[in-house]
Amino acid sequence: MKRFPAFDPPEYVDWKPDPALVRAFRSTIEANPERAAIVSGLSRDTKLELYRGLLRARLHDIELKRWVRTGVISKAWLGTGEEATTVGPVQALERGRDIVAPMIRNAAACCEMGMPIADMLRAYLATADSPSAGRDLHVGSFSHGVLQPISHVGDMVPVIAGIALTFKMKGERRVALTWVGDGSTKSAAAHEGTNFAAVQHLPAIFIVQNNLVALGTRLDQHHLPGTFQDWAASYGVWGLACDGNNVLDAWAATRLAAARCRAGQGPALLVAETFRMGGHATHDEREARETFPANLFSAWGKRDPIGQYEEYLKEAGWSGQELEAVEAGVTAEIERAEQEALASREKMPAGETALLGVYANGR
Ligand SMILES: Cc1ncc(C[n+]2csc(CCOP(=O)(O)OP(=O)(O)O)c2C)c(N)n1
Ligand SMILES: [Mg+2]
Repeated sequence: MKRFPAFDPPEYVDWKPDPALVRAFRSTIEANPERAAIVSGLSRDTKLELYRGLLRARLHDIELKRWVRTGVISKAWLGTGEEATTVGPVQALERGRDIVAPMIRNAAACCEMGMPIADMLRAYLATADSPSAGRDLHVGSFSHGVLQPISHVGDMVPVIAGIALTFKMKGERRVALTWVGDGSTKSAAAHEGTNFAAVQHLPAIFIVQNNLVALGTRLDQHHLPGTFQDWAASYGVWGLACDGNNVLDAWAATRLAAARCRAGQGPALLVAETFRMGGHATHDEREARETFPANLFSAWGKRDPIGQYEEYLKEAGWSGQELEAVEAGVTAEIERAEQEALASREKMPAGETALLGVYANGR
C-alpha cells in the first residue's frame, strides 16, 4: 500500500519484503493442518475482504493522525501494526449474529461489523450525531453487534461472559468475543469473567492481545512467566496461540474457536502475539520508542501485517494493479467518511444533553 512518511512508523516508510519472513507467513498457516485446511477453503473474495479490512483499519488511523497533526483533535488511540489481530477474528465471526466488544486498540472491529467509518470519526469530534451523541469517544452500536466499551480495562470480559451466558440460556448458537490486552489480563474483572465463562462453559472467545506493552509498562515488568503459553490451561479453557500479525492465522484460529463455542464446547482463549508500533496514543510516541530497544521496532516493523499479506496475495496470483484498485476504493471510502464527519461539526450537542439517556425515564 501507499506509505505515508509523515504518519507511518519509520520502519514502514521504506518497507521491503524480507523473503524469510514472507516464507514464514505462509508456513505459519501450512504448519498447522487444521488451520491450513480451513484457510485453503477461503474464497478469493474473502481473502480480498480481509485485505480491504486491513487497509480500512490503517487508513482510518492515518486519518486520525492527520487530524491530530493539523489540530482538528488533540489525541488519538491507534492500532497501527496490530490490525490483523482485530480484522481476522471479526471476519471469522458470523456478522449480524455474533457480538464483539472491541477495546481501544480494536477500533477496526466496529468498521468490520458494519458501522459507518464516518461514525467512528464523529465519535472523536463529539458531534451530536456521533454514536454516543457526543458523550464518549468509545464507540459501539447495538444494532451492529458492537458493545461500546467502558474505559476500565478488563471490564468487558465479564460483560462478554454475561452475553455469552444469555446465548447459552436461550440455546442460541451465537458467539461473544472480546480482546484483552496483555496488561488488562492483570485486572480482577478479566480474571473473574474468564473464570466464570470457563466454569459455565459459555460460548465466549477471549483474545489476549499481547502487544508486549501496557501504556508505558513493558511485558517483562508486569508478567513474570514471559509468555501467555499457560494462560488458557490455568483456567481449564481450550486455547490456541496465533500470529497476531498474520491475518489468515488470526482468522483461522478464531474460526476454530467459534465452531467449538457454537457446538457447546465452552469458551476459547486465543493468544495473539503482536507489537504496538506507536505509542499508547499519539501523545507518547517518542516515549514508546524509549521504552524498547530500537531493534524490537525494526524486527516487528518487518512483519507489518499489511505488507506481509500483500506479498502472500501476490504469490497467490493477484497483480499489484488489482491490489492498488482495492486500495483506491478504500481510500475513497475514508475520504468520503472524513468529509461527512467534518460536516457534522455543525451539529455539536447542547451541554444539557449530557444528562440524557443516562438514567431510566430520561432522568
Ligand atoms: C482498570 C484500569 N486501569 C488503568 C487504566 C488506564 N489504562 C488505559 S489503557 C492501559 C494499558 C492497557 O494495556 P493493555 O491491556 O496491554 O492494552 P494495550 O493498550 O497495550 O492495547 C491503562 C493502564 C484503565 N483504563 N482501566
Ligand atoms: Mg498491551
